[in-house]
Amino acid sequence: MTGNAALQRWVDDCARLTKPERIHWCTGTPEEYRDLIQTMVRDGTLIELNQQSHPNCYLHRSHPNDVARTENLTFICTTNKEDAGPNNNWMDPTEAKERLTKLFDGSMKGRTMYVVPYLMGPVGSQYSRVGVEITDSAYVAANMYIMTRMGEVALSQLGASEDFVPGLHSLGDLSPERRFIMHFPDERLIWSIGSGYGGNALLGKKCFALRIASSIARQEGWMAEHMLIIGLEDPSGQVTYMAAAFPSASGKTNLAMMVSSLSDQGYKVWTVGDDIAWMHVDEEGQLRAVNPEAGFFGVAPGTSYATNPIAMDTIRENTIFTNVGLTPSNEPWWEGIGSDPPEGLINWQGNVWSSEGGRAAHPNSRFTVPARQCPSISKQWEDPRGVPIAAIIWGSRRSAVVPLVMQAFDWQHGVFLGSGMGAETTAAATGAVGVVRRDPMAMLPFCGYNMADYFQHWLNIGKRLKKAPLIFRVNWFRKDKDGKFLWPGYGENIRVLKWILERIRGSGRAVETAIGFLPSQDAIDLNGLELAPEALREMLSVDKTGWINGALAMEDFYSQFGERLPREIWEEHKKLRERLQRSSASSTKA
Ligand code: OXD
Ligand code: MN
Repeated sequence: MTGNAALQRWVDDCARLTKPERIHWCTGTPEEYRDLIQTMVRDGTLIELNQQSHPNCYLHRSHPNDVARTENLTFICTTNKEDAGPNNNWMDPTEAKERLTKLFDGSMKGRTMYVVPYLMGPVGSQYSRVGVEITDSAYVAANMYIMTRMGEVALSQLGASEDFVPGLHSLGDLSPERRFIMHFPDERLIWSIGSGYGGNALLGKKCFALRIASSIARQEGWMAEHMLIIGLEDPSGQVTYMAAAFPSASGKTNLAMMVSSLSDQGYKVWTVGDDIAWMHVDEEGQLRAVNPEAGFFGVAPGTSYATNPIAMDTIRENTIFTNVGLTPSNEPWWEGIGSDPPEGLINWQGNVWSSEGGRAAHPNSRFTVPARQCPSISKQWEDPRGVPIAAIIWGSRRSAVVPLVMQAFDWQHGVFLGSGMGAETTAAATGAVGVVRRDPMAMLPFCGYNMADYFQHWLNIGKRLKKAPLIFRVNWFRKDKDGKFLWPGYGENIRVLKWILERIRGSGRAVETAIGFLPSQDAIDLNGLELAPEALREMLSVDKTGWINGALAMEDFYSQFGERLPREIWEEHKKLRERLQRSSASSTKA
């Protein structure tokens, strides 16, 4: 029960439709979280892990068909199809409501309906927003407790206001035939049924903080982005903040928690967020970012003391693991954890694992953990004003063509670079892995409206900035002809961040090329790193044929948006082609 009439009305309506056995209003206390966990341990939804080595840690095994985001079942239901754009699946809102009303009808019979009020953003921040999720999954409610500021804190921010984003979620029967993740941006409403997977079911994350928030942000003049936020501390102790967009499962959590290999020189990375940034232009024309989340929902495989020691220390307690393997001593295990699979290992589906039997952990297995217990969490991570952003970084997996790092000529060129970004697909969404697709600003699955308008929004924001952040493109994933990574990545990425910092300060050495400013061969600090000079040369050269082909792929992508695509994007595309032609002509002559 709540004193907020609009909220009470909506909860009553949902209960009438879904017919739960009981209703539980989440208050967000640690006792309530413990009760949720105990209920799930009793009914088998969770397995208690070794409480000596992993206090308060649990394992959840999901339905095997429900392990990743399902982009083909995710819809933006605007009145006009064009407002959703070619980047989204679209369904008429009336039809979507009719279809889902049938599925929600009685879907919570015999179940508890949890009402989860939550706050996205720091307490007391003018940038924070309230959402309320109704769900019949205790696993979802417990994950929301970790990932958001849940319960009373949200209700007290809401007061009597009607300004909250309602999200109705039910596991339904978990059948992909009856699975839909529906967004109604015009009403700021979410309906999701048939999946318990994070990105489909924790409605504060992708559904609200990205798809619905991106649409609100466009109307209100701010930005909701698929970006990590870090603070880079230099030897004098000064911290410079950067926001970086990478597609799902492409190393955002690793970058956000990086242990710098230049720590002896005094360079250190502080974590503000690992997945989502809400960014506003302040009264002084400065871009400021808050992390709307309170936890990390990170990919487990590949996480180890060698690749991400901070994450490993973060997930030692109070963590829910989903779809990882289980050792005979009840500890979590996954491929790339840094130890051999032990005898008697159980795989993510609960069967004894054998080396012929595939992976022990699902490639998209996850950990959910409170951000506050991360050893590298920034002192500013809950600053209600957000942190000032000095650089924006685009990154994705590209085994060829894209250099280790490059800088855009200016804001408009940087927006163009982000808009045409190609990325190899990963296991975070169902479908083929490793296929290059255009994933503008790493927002293709998350932009809640027509991306042509999104690019225009980025261009408009640039006009309001007094000192626009510099924009960069990075690629840690270049491979040589034998398929080996050319760059060591992880903690060595600090060397690239150091060059970015130098560029912000006007000191980093660079050469102007057809595609942007590239570091000159001696500009990246390689002290203490063994790297073949040819490898660096390859990663810092312009692959003209690759870029010409890339420009062609961009043309196909942009053409889908017709007249709606901002002319500035075509202008930058033309300029890129001309620069590439000029440089091919001069290199042919030479
Ligand atoms: C995520 C994703 O879970 O991008 O963050 O899929
Ligand atoms: Mn993400």
